[in-house]
Amino acid sequence: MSNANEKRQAGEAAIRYVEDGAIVGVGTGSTVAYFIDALADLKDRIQGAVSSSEQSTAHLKRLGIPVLDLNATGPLSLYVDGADECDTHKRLIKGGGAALTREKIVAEASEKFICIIDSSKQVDLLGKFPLPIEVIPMARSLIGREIVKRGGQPVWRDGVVTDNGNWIIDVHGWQIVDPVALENDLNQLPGIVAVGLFARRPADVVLVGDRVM
Ligand code: ABF
Repeated sequence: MSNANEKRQAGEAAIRYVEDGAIVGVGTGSTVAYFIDALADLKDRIQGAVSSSEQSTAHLKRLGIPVLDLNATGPLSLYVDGADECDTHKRLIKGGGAALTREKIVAEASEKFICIIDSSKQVDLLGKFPLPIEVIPMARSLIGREIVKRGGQPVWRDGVVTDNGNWIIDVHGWQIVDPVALENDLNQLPGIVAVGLFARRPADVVLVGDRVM
């Protein structure tokens, strides 16, 4: 089965976790786009969505799904999002779409995180996909040097500005044996806004196509 078919299956399968009256956290990307399309069929049964990106906000609004402010909603019961890599412990690399900071905020605010992927995203060891890190622009070189000290090869995603006005560094060459330790370590560096490792707060359920991992 093609990746696109598996993405569609995963997006549609996640609908079964949406309860009546819910406010749904919505991620970003091509797999989530299938979820948003399916969510539109339920729009009269939910209160609305909290969006993780301008891209998803536009898609939700186009389909008539109310987009709500996380500061007004309080905790969410459900967050649905894709990933760039997923290991056997449901720990993820995210941020290929540059929306990692808002994704991390919505994931943290949500009781249950359903990750929707196609089988090409499954890995034994995280790190083949370059790890995205959102940085404050003035800290780009500083953070680049810190990454080199830790054995990584930082590459500035030139020309990309995040929804928060920041820049992205993609780190190549890391085989991430202890994702929680790396996430905690990087989180200490001033200038890093968010690290695209979702290991401290992994997914709760991973759907690979329509199959629960
Ligand atoms: C976002 O979209 C990510 O954090 C990840 O970068 C990406 C997955 O993209 P796709 O579903 O298009 O493969 O959720």
